[in-house]
Amino acid sequence: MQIRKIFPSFALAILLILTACSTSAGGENQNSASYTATMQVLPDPPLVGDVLLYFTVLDAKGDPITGATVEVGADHTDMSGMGMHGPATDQGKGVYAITTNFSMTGNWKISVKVVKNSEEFTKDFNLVIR
Ligand SMILES: [Cu+2]
Repeated sequence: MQIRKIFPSFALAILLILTACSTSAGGENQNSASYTATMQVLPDPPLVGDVLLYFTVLDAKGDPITGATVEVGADHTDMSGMGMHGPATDQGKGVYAITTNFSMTGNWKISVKVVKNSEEFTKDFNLVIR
């Protein structure tokens, strides 16, 4: 399995699956934390079907943010009202992962919300599913 080669910890981690067709949470980005988040996907480029999304969250000094609550939303921006939402699980070293089943090709907006203590950080990513 490609996933195990790249990220052995994922074989042991509990990966929750985004639940389909819930309404997406609205709201603009309100960042009280000076975090950065990057997103990577497996497979890359992402295809219709199961896609592993993983996020690396760092603080302003570049140190990993561990133990945070990370919520992920996925909205099919080509359609109205098609979205998914669920929690990403902590993989350690500032990495949070979730498996998402993309049922349709096109443009998706991935929204990640990181909450730790009283700090909150949100970021959106564009993802094209082929
Ligand atoms: Cu759709």
